Amino acid sequence: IIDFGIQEALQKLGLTELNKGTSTGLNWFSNEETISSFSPVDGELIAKVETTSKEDYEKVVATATDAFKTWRVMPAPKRGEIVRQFGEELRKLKEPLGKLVSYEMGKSYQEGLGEVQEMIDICDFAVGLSRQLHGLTMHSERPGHRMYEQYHPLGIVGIISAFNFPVAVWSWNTALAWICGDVCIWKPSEKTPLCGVACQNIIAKVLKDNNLPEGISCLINGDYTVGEMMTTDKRVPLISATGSTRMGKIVAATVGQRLGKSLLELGGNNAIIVTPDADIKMTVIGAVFGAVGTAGQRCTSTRRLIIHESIYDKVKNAVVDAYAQLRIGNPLDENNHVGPLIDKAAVEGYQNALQKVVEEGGNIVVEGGVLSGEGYESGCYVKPAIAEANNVYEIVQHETFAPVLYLIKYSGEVENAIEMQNGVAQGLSSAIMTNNLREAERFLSHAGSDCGIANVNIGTSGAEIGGAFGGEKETGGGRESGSDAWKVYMRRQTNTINYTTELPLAQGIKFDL
Ligand code: UN1
Repeated sequence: IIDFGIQEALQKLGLTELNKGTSTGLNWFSNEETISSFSPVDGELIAKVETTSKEDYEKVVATATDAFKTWRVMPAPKRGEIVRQFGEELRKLKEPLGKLVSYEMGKSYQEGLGEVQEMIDICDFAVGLSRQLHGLTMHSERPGHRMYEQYHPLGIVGIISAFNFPVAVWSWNTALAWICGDVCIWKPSEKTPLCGVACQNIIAKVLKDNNLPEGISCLINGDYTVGEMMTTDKRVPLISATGSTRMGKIVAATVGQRLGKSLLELGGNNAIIVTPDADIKMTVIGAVFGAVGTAGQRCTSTRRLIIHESIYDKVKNAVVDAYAQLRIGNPLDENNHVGPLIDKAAVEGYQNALQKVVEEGGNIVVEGGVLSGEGYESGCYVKPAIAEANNVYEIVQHETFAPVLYLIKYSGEVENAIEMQNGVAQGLSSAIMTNNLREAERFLSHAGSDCGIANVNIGTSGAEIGGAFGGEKETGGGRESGSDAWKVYMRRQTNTINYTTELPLAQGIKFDL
């Protein structure tokens, strides 16, 4: 058996106490309960990680609260310097961390490396931003008065992340939150707890080297009950949660109940519109990578291809031909394109979707199926499938986190395709393939795509960190990562200063004593 350097990677990441219960980074954890991390690549138990008890959680919050007092008064560019050092460590550990992501989560090694690259990129972005936490200045209506606004840190930011981007989504949140002066408590997915421990080890070292409290970055582990400790806790003013729409609705209601803030990144149901003026070669690459990359487990994965009837057969045949080239297998082997799904429950969801689309009248054009035999022992490897369907089918309206692509035909003007693309509950990512300027602009206009991301001649996945990332409707409305997404991690304060000896009231109100 080829090891693909996993043991060495684990060692480099400080994950050496295998199968014994791994430290969560804060060394006083004493919980007997553990979660087991099984690799979907080969079905092996990689390690067990201690879960966080209520008592441990209280210690974490106390540690974070204390650390916040030190961190918030450190000048933002100095906090940026810490994030810069964190980015440097990530550069050094890009390969082992990329490998761990691939082995624990199942995405291809290339995509694992890409994820760590996103972490490095957001660190660089955050370092620059640490000198640009700008507020506006306004002209006061009163003489001898000055008015301006400041952004101050919020406090503890709770981060709940999903298995599919087990390290990058945390870093999008944490790198920005840190330069903003916040401290973070992270609950990674219980399906990828080792990625969490590895990241915590990296930042803990940077903090220690700088004599800073480790409570600036905290890790808690466990299932949704551990997440609930944060969502119900008014000492955590902001919860940033990535995951299913079902989870997001619960988080929003719980956090809303105590009037906390939530930043939600939930499901997508992303489509590419293929118009008669599309470049077919580009369309095929964009659609196939979008649909099968990360085995269809990105929130930005391409789920629907909405194709004009005049080129429908041509596009369909080209995509079907491309699917025939796909190699499915161990994601650490760079000859393979598609790795496993995260677990057997995901495999079941995939099988259900294929059954349902047929029941609703769909037509399978690329057969799916679960692979077995040598190399597929984990039972999590499935064949990417394609079905012809109608946009209104219940299963098409639903986000299935697996490589199932629906082909949908449209006729007439591009508006008909846009209506279909918008005709789902989710609103994350969208794309149009066209060389027709009018169609592209119509798609991007106020009457066009209703998604948070709208691309022209690019697929739906693979967003860069420099833009704000997130979507509308049931995707939750949150924005993370680039642009001015940092503002959600801060509280805004409007300051008015009077430098005269008079006290004139605003709106010209007279109040003489
Ligand atoms: C996610 O799937 O949760 O746009 C995030 C992309 C990635 C991020 C996906 N940069 O595909």
